[in-house]
Amino acid sequence: MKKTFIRAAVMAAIFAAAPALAHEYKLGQIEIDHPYSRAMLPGAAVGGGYLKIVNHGEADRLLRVTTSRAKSTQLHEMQMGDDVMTMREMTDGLEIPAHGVLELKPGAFHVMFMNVAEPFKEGERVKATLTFEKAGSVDVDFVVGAPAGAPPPMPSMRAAMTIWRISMPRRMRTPIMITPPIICRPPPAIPRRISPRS
Ligand SMILES: [Cu+2]
Repeated sequence: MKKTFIRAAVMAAIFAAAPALAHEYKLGQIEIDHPYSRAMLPGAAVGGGYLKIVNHGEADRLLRVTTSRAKSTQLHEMQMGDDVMTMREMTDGLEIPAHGVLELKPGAFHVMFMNVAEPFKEGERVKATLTFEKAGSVDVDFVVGAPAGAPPPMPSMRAAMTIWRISMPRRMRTPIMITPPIICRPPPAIPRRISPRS
């Protein structure tokens, strides 16, 4: 009896606290759970966006995410190799299966906010618009949480993506193109040139 009461009290406390921690949106048959981002390091220009999409209806696609806080925004897929991570842009958007779930999370599909002038700060809300192929558009807030544990290799990622963009003709930038690997270890030392002594 007492145990039941304690359990009920704990559950009540959890549910009472829930609205502050999670937030959700509804758009027709689409449910969007807790869009969030992470605080960016000062000077960082790239940030990730994560959310869960639950589809209670027929199949749809998340086509794009737009925000005034980033010069451009892409949908990415991340894959981890041995000590190399690669990201590719999903130019056709991301499918949400009928009565299925699409989760954008660290290390997998994610929103990539690029060329962010003002780095996201912990505790703020970044306004954005999600556009779906069938359901249409909805305004959401990405709640900015604590920064990721380890500082992500942003400068090398930016460099890799810049090189990739410059080197690829526009017509070749198809979804099957994979961005060059982002090397997470320091580059090999450049051999010093020894000039022959005269
Ligand atoms: Cu990315």
